[in-house]
Amino acid sequence: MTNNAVSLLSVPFGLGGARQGAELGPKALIEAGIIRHLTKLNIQVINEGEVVLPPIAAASELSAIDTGTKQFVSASTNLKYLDEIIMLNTATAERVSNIVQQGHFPLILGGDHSISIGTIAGIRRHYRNLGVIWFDAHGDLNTEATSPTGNIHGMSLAVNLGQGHPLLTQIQQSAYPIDPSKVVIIGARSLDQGEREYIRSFGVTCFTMHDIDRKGMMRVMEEALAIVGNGTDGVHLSFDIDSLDPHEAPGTGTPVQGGVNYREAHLALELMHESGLITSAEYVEVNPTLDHDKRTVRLANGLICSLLGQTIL
Ligand code: 4U7
Ligand code: MN
Ligand code: MN
Ligand code: MN
Repeated sequence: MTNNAVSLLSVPFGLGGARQGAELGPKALIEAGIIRHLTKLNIQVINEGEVVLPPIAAASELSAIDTGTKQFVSASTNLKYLDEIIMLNTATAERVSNIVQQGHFPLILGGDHSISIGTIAGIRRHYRNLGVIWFDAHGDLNTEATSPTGNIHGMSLAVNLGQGHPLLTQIQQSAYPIDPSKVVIIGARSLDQGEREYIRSFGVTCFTMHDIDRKGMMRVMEEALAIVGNGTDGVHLSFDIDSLDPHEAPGTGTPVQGGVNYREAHLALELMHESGLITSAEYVEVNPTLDHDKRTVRLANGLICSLLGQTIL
């Protein structure tokens, strides 16, 4: 990490997800003290503020109701909020790219997982061979052809690998491509049929919960870090809080039972810190409206601290 400075960028956006509330994530994480906690670790935190949707995009749903027609490109697809997601991610890519340009570590707070289309688009402008760790209960490898829901947060890894609607993959243009063999999914336990086929045919590595049960998190992380560290010039961590078990992280829109436990998650992030490989990170899918005792928000803050060097002793 260059000069120990972390640029904190909030992306309060929830239209890519299955339900409302993920847009409240960044504010909840900040109110729970993430900046203070990182400062205590001797990290210089620069609060970059929020990426917000241009007003014209926010109006498009309303105008569709007014006139009975969608005025934007998504009129012709089953992708939900395509116009808004294109605009939001185009703006996000620009902001993230500027942060990398300045030599700071980009730490992005989501928002639902669709925001990674923009974050990774921005990061990829600066790394020829980017590795990606995708911590998630899901694969996020659907396209409009395979998605059972039309929710774009379930398609963002596919878009980042160049698959999906051309208006989404186009956001990645003028950036270096990602090699699927340098992408590792960890924690998967809910994959759709199209996603399984994609993983097999494109050579993405997927450590499922079955693998974590068998090998333990320690070995899974050693293998994962060996893959993303081999021949890459940077590694992005995309951390979906639903990778954790719903007992630990109830505050998320698409919970799946049988997930990673509290210590396994911390261990994974502590090992990522020790590796020195991670050059950017985002934490997504925290939904404060479903997080009645603030357990998920506190957990997410702790997991950010572990990635950035907090140790028990
Ligand atoms: B998340 C799902 F069908 N696969 O595509 C879909 F199960 O960012 C869920 O990982 C996607 O939380 C979850 O809608 C997206 C569904
Ligand atoms: Mn996800
Ligand atoms: Mn998920
Ligand atoms: Mn989710």
